[in-house]
Amino acid sequence: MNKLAWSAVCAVLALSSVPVAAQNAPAPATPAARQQAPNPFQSQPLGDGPWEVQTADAKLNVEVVTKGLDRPWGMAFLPDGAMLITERTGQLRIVRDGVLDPKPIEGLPTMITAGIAGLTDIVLDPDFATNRTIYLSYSKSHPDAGDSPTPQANSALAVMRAKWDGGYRLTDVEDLFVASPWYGAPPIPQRCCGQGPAFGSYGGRMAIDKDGYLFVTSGDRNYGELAQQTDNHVGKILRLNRDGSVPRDNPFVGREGYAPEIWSEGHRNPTGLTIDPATGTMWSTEFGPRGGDEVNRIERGGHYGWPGVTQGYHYNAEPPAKGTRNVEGTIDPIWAFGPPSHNPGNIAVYHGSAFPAWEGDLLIAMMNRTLVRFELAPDGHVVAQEAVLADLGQRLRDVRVGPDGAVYVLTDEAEGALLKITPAAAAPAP
Ligand SMILES: [Ca+2]
Repeated sequence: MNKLAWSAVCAVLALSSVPVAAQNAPAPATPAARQQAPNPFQSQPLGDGPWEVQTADAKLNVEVVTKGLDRPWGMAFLPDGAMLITERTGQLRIVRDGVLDPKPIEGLPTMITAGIAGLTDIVLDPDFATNRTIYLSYSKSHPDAGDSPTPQANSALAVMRAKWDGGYRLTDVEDLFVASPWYGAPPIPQRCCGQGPAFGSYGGRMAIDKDGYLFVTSGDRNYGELAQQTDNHVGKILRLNRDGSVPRDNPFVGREGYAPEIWSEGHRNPTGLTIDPATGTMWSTEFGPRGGDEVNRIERGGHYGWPGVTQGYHYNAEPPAKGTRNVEGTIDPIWAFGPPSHNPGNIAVYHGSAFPAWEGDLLIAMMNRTLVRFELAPDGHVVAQEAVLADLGQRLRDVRVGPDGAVYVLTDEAEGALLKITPAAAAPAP
């Protein structure tokens, strides 16, 4: 990594490392570790738990399902109750009956795993039970970079499809989609506003809607000028058929100067994506620059502003060129965090019997080491929020609602873990 790029990473992470005050009082973690200022690269060790955490509307039991994950990023629930978990560093892992299989699944393609690049999300085909098909997003290195690509190689967001029979090897591995253009190899063009290194901001979250379309978020690669252009895939949310082809009813199909995969545009680094199974509403979280981390309700063909419109300031302290909100032709987030940056990971909509008070609420895993819950008014306005789990001191990357109504969270740590949140047992009667 060159010195400039490294300092940009450090600056971003330093700005993002300040935890918000816990609005509730979870059980304390190791006292000695809590006294140190948080290191943006290394959180305090996670205790063994379980922990009881009192929140505004529910008392939580937080337990460690497994440790031993290396920067886990995405998870999928299998029909038989097992789970598949991606590790950003390039492994696909199996958790069965709450036990992490020590042996990863082989057969993944070459990828870049520097910075925040690597193996990102996983989704199952809607017919997985019969066709065993999975989709994985990753940071693909250009074929010219060979089998051991450096972080400075040209790279792109990609989505691969594979079959997994339950064993230790993927078969029928193929790229369904590779974002255009390749980017990253020096010389890096002059860019405005103090943008970050080229091996960052890939996006990579995926979701499949009830009609079977595959959505994938694509980050701006820290090159906002590319996100402004409509003839590429950078800084967009994309909609694909599950064979990688373009749905004919995508909003910009046939429009001159537009990549036909685009569903929405003007995104920076959308690392959260979910579709409310009850309403079909699509939600996305997005890293802003200094402040301006967003929660967006994604509309077909919508423009979400980046880089001209943001409620954050650029890394060199320049204001956004077109304004902070209410700019014609762009859609404002329903919520913008910071400064300081909160760095949102994935987002989920809670539906389930475990936490009836959370029905319909948004849950967001945050790299500022909290789990945020939003209550929404019927019109989508945020009417209440709380940040919990702060005292665990872990960067939170992914949050999902399991088939059992429990909430599952991945910690984005080199000593990463899968956490499970269920209602705390009621106190025994006196
Ligand atoms: Ca925006």
